[in-house]
Amino acid sequence: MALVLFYHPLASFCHKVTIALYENGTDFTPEIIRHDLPSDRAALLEAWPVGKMPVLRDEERALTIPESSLIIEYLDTHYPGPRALLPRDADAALQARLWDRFFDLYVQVPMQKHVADRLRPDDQRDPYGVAEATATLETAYRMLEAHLEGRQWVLGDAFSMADCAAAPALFYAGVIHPFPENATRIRDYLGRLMARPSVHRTYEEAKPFIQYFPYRAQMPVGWGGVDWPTD
Ligand SMILES: N[C@@H](CCC(=O)N[C@@H](CS)C(=O)NCC(=O)O)C(=O)O
Repeated sequence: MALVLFYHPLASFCHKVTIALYENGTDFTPEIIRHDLPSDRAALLEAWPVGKMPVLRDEERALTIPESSLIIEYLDTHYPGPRALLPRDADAALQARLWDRFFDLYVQVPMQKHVADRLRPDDQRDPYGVAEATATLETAYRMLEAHLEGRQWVLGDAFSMADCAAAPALFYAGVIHPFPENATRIRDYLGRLMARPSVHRTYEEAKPFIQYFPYRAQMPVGWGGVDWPTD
């Protein structure tokens, strides 16, 4: 297989890429990386010394591609499928990149701040940083709720890279810092995302690992339309 994906089925940034791969039925070899296994960690660091997943290895072109958004753009260019995740129109592509950045930087990153803080020892918590992250999430929710008016997907009618980024960001953030009561468009949008086969499959594959999500106890039953195992 030409494409190898270093990833973990529970990792939100990896979900962006599996959703993109499944959308287009792209063949790849999944290589699960466990950060707690020194040999896995060493393999990841060798591929991408930053040590973050996902990382794509294209054996045919002898190339390593890190960063979820770049991987999706790379797949769109070199392994295109029926669905163009980057619109061919330059202005629409800019919008896809903008909203992809929005979900990564202003939803996923503050969501990860909450998760990381929960995993820290009690005496090393960062309440100030967590409060900042919460404020960022609240701004993002307000912006998104307004943006979704009259739109099925982030760009309107066409599913794009921005929606690949939205799914994991909203899936996890919605548990950690629930959407406001009146954010009906965000809830409906998350419902539409989770109902897509590419997204549903991604979360079916996360099932065996969900007990490691530090906010598992706060997850509403059936969150995202998935029948989660009980611990
Ligand atoms: N900007 C990166 C972020 C990747 C990222 O934060 N990945 C997480 C998993 S969701 C990770 O590998 N964390 C491990 C660590 O920070 O040590 C991307 O878009 O791929």
